[in-house]
Amino acid sequence: MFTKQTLLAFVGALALATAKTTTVQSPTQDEVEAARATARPYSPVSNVKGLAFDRFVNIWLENTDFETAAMDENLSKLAKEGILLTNYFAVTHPSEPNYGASAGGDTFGMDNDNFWQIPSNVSTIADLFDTRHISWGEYQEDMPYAGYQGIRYPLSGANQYVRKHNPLVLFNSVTDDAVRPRQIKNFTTFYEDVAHHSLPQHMFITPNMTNDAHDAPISVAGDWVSRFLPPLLKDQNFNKNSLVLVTFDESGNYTHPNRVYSFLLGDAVPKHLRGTTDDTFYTHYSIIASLSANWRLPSLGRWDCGANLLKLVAEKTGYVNWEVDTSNVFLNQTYPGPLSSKNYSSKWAVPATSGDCTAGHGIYNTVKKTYRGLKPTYDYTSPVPYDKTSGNNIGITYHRTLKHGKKETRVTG
Ligand SMILES: *[C@@H]1O[C@H](CO)[C@@H](O)[C@H](O)[C@H]1NC(C)=O
Ligand SMILES: *[C@@H]1O[C@H](CO)[C@@H](O)[C@H](O)[C@H]1NC(C)=O
Ligand SMILES: *[C@@H]1O[C@H](CO)[C@@H](O)[C@H](O)[C@H]1NC(C)=O
Ligand SMILES: *[C@@H]1O[C@H](CO)[C@@H](O)[C@H](O)[C@H]1NC(C)=O
Ligand SMILES: *[C@@H]1O[C@H](CO)[C@@H](O)[C@H](O)[C@H]1NC(C)=O
Ligand SMILES: *[C@@H]1O[C@H](CO)[C@@H](O)[C@H](O)[C@H]1NC(C)=O
Ligand SMILES: CC(=O)N[C@H]1CO[C@H](CO)[C@@H](O)[C@@H]1O
Repeated sequence: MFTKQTLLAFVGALALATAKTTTVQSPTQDEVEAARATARPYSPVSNVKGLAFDRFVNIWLENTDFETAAMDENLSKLAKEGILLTNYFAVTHPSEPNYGASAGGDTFGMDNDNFWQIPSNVSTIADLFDTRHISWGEYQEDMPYAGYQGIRYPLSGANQYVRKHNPLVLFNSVTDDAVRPRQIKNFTTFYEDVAHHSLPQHMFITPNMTNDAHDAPISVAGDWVSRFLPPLLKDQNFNKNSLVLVTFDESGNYTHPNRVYSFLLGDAVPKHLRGTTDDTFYTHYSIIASLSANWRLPSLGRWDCGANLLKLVAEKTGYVNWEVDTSNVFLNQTYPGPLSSKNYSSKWAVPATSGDCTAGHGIYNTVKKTYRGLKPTYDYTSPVPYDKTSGNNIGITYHRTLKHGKKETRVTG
C-alpha cells in the first residue's frame, strides 16, 4: 500500500522540517563530508563454528506480498536453487518496526517510520554475538559513511539510504558505543571486506530504495538480487558454510496476511534440500532464535524466545517446532507501546528473565539483571507474537507432537 507509506513519509518529513533539534537526525552536507573524512569502518573477523552454518547473511527487500514476489522470474529462479520458505511472516507494518524487531526482538508498539533512538536498556543481537565474539556487521547501500546516524541520504531528492531500513542504528546500546557504529558500513566497504577476507560471520544487507523495490517494481529487486548474489555465491570469501536468507520486511497490502517471499541459499544448504520448500511457520523473530541456537547464544527474552527455529537448525538441536494454524494469522499491526503514534503507552515491554527458550541457551545475563523481578509484558514462549490486552493476534492455534509421542496444543490469548 504505497499511498499509506508515502503519507507516513510525508508526515515524517514535516516533523523534521519543524524540529531540527539535532544534527544527528538531519546533518548538513558539510557535516556529512567532515564526518566522512574521518570515519573509520571496522571489520572484525572470527570463525566460531555453528551447528548448521558458520556465516549468516540476511538480505531484505521491501513491501511485496508473497504471491506478487513469487511471480517474479528472477526471484523464483534463485529460490529454486535453495529452500523456499512458504510460511514466513513479517511481524507488523510499516517498515521500520520490522527492521527493529529483527535486531531487538520486539516492535515496542512502533507503527510508523519515525526517527527513533531506542533506550540503552534494550539489548539486541549485537549483544548476543558479542557474548561469544562472533563478528557482525551491517551493509547499507548508499550510506554515506560507516556509523552515519541521519534519517536519510542524500539529504534531499530521491532517497537512497534510509535509517528506517537499518536495524541496529535504532538502538542506543549500539550507537552509544565507541566501536559498534563503525560496524554499520556501506557497499563500498562491503566489497573491500569481500576482497580483504574481512567479512563478519553475521551480516545484514540493505540495498538502496530502488534496488529493494521500495521505490521501484518488484522486477527491479529481482534483477538486483540476481546480479548481486550469484557472483558472491561463487566466491569463497563470501560463501564459506554460509546460509543466505533473502526476504522482505513486510507484505505490500496491509489488509493481506503479512506473509513474505523468503528463501535460503548458500553452501550451508545441504545438496539434497536444494530446490525444496519448507512450510514451517516462521517470523522475523525465528531468525534471532535460529542464530542463537546455531551459535549457542542466549535469548533476548523477547519474541525470539518462543519463535520456531529454521528447520535446518532445529534438526541439529532436536527442538520440535510448533505447527501454527495460519488461517487467521495476519500479523499486520502492532500493540500499544512507547513507539506507537496511534496507540501510545509509556510502558517499555519487559522481557522474560527466566524459563526456557527455543534456542536452548537461556536468557542473556544483562537482560536478566536489568529486568530482574519484573513480570514479562507478553507470553514470549509463543511462536506467534500476540497481545491479549489489545486483542491482537489472539485465538491462533498451534500444536506439535514431541519425539516420545506427546501431543501439545495451545491457543494464543
Ligand atoms: C562508504 O563509507 C566509506 C567509509 O566510511 C566512505 O569513505 C565512502 O565514501 C562511502 N561510500 C559511499 C558511496 O558513500
Ligand atoms: C541504487 O543503487 C544503484 C546501484 O546498485 C545505483 O545505480 C542507483 O543510482 C542507486 N540509487 C537510486 C536512488 O537508485
Ligand atoms: C496487493 O494486492 C493486489 C491484489 O491481490 C496485487 O495485485 C498486488 O501486487 C499487491 N501489492 C503488492 C505490492 O504486493
Ligand atoms: C489487518 O488485516 C485485517 C484483515 O484484512 C484488516 O481488517 C485490518 O484492518 C488490517 N489492519 C491494519 C492495521 O491494516
Ligand atoms: C528502560 O529505559 C526506559 C526509558 O528510559 C525506562 O522507561 C524503563 O523504565 C527502563 N527499564 C528498566 C527495567 O530499567
Ligand atoms: C489501542 O489499544 C487498545 C488496547 O490497549 C485496543 O483496544 C485498541 O483497539 C487499539 N487501537 C488501535 C487503533 O490500534
Ligand atoms: C540478472 C538477471 O538474471 N536478470 C534477469 C531477470 O529476468 C529477466 C526476465 O526473465 C531477464 O531478462 C534478466 O536477464
